[in-house]
Amino acid sequence: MTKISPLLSSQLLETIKNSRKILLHCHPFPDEDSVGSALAMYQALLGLGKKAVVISGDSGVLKNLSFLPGFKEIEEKNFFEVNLEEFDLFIILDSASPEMISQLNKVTFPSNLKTIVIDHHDSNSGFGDINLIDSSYPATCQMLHDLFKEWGITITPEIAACLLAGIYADTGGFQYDKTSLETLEIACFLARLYPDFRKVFQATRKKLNKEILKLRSLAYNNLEILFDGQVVISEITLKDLEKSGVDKKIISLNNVSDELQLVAEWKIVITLIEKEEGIIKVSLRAQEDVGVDLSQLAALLGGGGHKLAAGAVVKKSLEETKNIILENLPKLYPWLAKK
Ligand SMILES: [Mn+2]
Repeated sequence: MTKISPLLSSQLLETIKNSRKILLHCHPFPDEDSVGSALAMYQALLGLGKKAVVISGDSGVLKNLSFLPGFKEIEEKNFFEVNLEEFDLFIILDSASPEMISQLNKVTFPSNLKTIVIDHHDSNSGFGDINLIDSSYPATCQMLHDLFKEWGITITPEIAACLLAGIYADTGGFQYDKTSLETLEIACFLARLYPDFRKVFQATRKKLNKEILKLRSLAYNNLEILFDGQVVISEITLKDLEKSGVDKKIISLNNVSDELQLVAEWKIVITLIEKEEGIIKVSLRAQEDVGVDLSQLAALLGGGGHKLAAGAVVKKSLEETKNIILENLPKLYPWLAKK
């Protein structure tokens, strides 16, 4: 027994069995849960005798995952470079909204293309023809494990490696709030199938390089501590970025907020990066014991995410974006103003 409804699970399997060719994608700034779930589903689909294609999406793929089975099959294309007429089903994984398919243009689906959404983000409104959304899961990869079990298909060592990468990364190495005993049991089951599991864990941690260090040093240099030391905002202006010569591609791998979150006094951590003039990447993190839902703040900014980790890409100036955040923080989280 899994948490997935057997009825919905068989409806999904039927839809897949009746399809001719299936599209899968990685979301912009893909993480291990995005790439891992896409590759696990890809291999499961091939196992079912289906034709499937995985595209890299807007930002290209994470090189640290290049050892994952199926990685070399990922086609370096964004959503708008795909001939959608070739496909009759699009399985959209780990994506809370159509903006997580592409941010290059407005995403719409032609009538010939059926869509299935499988996701664990709180803010997902269910924009597919069939939706499997459950925010109690810490990772889409853990949902896929349960789904594959419901389908009664064999989880191969290759599928196990991909699922393990997503589960390990999205739980922050089994420490974030939705990590359960079930998560550990599933991870153990997958690790038995893929004995080189430590390599998966190490790979998800090996994201640092000198460009990321340069980016972090910019963020550390521009910290502002607000609301009696409970909120910290770090900003990186386009000017700073250009002056330091940081390779802008690295911004997608930015985890400055994750680092700053390790300071115990800081309850909410916000990082603003001016990627381009008028395009701000916002990343939000909260300490677990604070009891906030950052996906509300992210939604106000046109983004999404989870209670403790959320983000958005805002088409406004750095100052305007920051002002919206500062105005709404005490409205959404009144305890900030009280202290
Ligand atoms: Mn995820």
